[in-house]
Amino acid sequence: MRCLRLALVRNESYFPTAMTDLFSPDPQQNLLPYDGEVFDHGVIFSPREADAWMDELRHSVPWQHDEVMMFGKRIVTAREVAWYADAGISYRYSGVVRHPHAWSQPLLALKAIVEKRCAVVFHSCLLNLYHHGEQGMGWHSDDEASIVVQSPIASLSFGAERRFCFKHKREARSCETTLAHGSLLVMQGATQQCWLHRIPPMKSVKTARINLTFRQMVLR
Ligand SMILES: O=C(O)CCC(=O)C(=O)O
Ligand SMILES: [Mn+2]
Repeated sequence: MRCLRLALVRNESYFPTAMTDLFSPDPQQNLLPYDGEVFDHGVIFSPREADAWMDELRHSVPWQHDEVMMFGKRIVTAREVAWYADAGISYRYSGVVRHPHAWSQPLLALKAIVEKRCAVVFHSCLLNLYHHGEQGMGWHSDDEASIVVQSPIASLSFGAERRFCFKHKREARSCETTLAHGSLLVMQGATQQCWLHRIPPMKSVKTARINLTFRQMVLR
């Protein structure tokens, strides 16, 4: 069933045109007031394509619980993660060196779609699986030394719609958007240096969500 659904996706265009109804977001419009750029490309997959990707990723990715440092203690996260990258790339955060999976065919296909939209080449992708709305991700910025400073980070979402919140690191400014099934959002410029972001818990959400963030890594 899964293969059939992905085959349907493969027979369709990998580069669907953005939805053009009156309510689709303008990918040229910056969601942040200053100190960075966040561009919402809106939903870039048809509902059928997005459903097939959700199903494919849920079943084919080797999901594992993550370990992070919180208040000086090592904790295992409820959400699950997977990390893919070009050969030779490793990544250190929360005091742990992560070794990536080699790109799979589905991940390479999604990478190509996102690269075409953003006109950049990405070297790695971090995937997060939130099983339901009580799982989220706390305030953080993706400003590790291994990520190219100010480079675009492309965030693709499938499954349950969730809030995505920003708060400025020094000023009392915040803003938020929602990340829908099959949507693409791009953060770039000073965003990671100046703003924190998070996925807040939403108890009312009972279904799963998968997020992929494609990143440009410093190549040593
Ligand atoms: O799930 C999301 O949309 C955000 C994920 C995120 O911020 C991250 O992986 O660094
Ligand atoms: Mn992040």
